[in-house]
Amino acid sequence: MAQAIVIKSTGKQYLVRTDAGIISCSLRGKLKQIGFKSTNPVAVGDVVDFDFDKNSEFGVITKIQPRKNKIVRRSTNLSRYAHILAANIDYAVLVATVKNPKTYPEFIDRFIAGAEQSNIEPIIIFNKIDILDKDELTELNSLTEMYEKIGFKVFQISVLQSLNINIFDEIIADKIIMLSGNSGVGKSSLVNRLNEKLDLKTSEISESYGGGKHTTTFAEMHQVGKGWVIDTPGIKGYGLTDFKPEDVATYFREFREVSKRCKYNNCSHTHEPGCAVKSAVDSGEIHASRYKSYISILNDNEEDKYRLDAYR
Ligand SMILES: Nc1nc2c(ncn2[C@@H]2O[C@H](COP(=O)(O)OP(=O)(O)OP(=O)(O)O)[C@@H](O)[C@H]2O)c(=O)[nH]1
Ligand SMILES: [Mg+2]
Ligand SMILES: [Zn+2]
Repeated sequence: MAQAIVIKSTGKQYLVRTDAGIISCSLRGKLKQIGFKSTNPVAVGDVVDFDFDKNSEFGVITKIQPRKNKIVRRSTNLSRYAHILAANIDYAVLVATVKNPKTYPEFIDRFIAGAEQSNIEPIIIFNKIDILDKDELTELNSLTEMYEKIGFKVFQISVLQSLNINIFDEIIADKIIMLSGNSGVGKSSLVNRLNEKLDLKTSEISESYGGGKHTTTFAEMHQVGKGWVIDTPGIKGYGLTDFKPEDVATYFREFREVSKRCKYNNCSHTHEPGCAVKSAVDSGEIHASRYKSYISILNDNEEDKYRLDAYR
């Protein structure tokens, strides 16, 4: 028996990194059915025990070690199943773009809420700043300012022009970070830039609808300097899993202090009189787009009320 870290999972085959190199493994049958309803019982970043078969050069994963954390999303809006994007990560990095494709603020907020729920520090990276005109730069700067004011780390980069790429030196050192975001924002291009030995597949944005082509199909962990970066397939949206409505406000960092001033301490910040969060939205202290994202996540929960137990 030995221990390894999962660096890629296709659902059938798992690549694990060991002291002796990278080994392809299968999964012991009974591990496929573990409590939590997930489309992938073993995720990139998992620490696993495995048995190595010298004759076949393959291994069998026999145990998944307890996870420090995991980033999970509902696999589709109506699904009972969750998909684990990555496990045991130090930062959840959202790669976003103002244009080609456009990342919507609600998407950013849902990503942040998921990271907060998992107690993983989110970082927001705006890529492709090289293609923005004056108005788009204004939009970029106001988004940056809004998220920085809340207390998040936000960076503006261009992979194409190697602008600000050195910010990653510090972020990645001795860490495992996960990159996520819409298809076509430049996640794989960024990983290629960070480690010039890699040649991950990338492709142009589709001209007809301005979106990405879902080029990366499986999450995979790559070495970058002294750390590790998990490149993931582009996604359209985040559905949160396993949350109680009363917890959602705590996933919005700037609501936490303000909500202490609400008249009712179980205030949902929706219809109650004397709600300090709503007053803060009216006064501009809390950004209206953040409040809108909060309401949107609450509504997901209403639609799926009967499903909540499926995740416990
Ligand atoms: N102009 C510009 N284009 C970029 C930049 N970074 C990446 N691109 C281009 O954006 C396109 C999509 O890049 P990918 O790296 O494939 O995007 P991805 O996020 O990995 O996409 P998926 O794997 O589908 O999720 C490619 O044509 C890249 O060359 C940038 O900083 N500026
Ligand atoms: Mg990619
Ligand atoms: Zn309130």
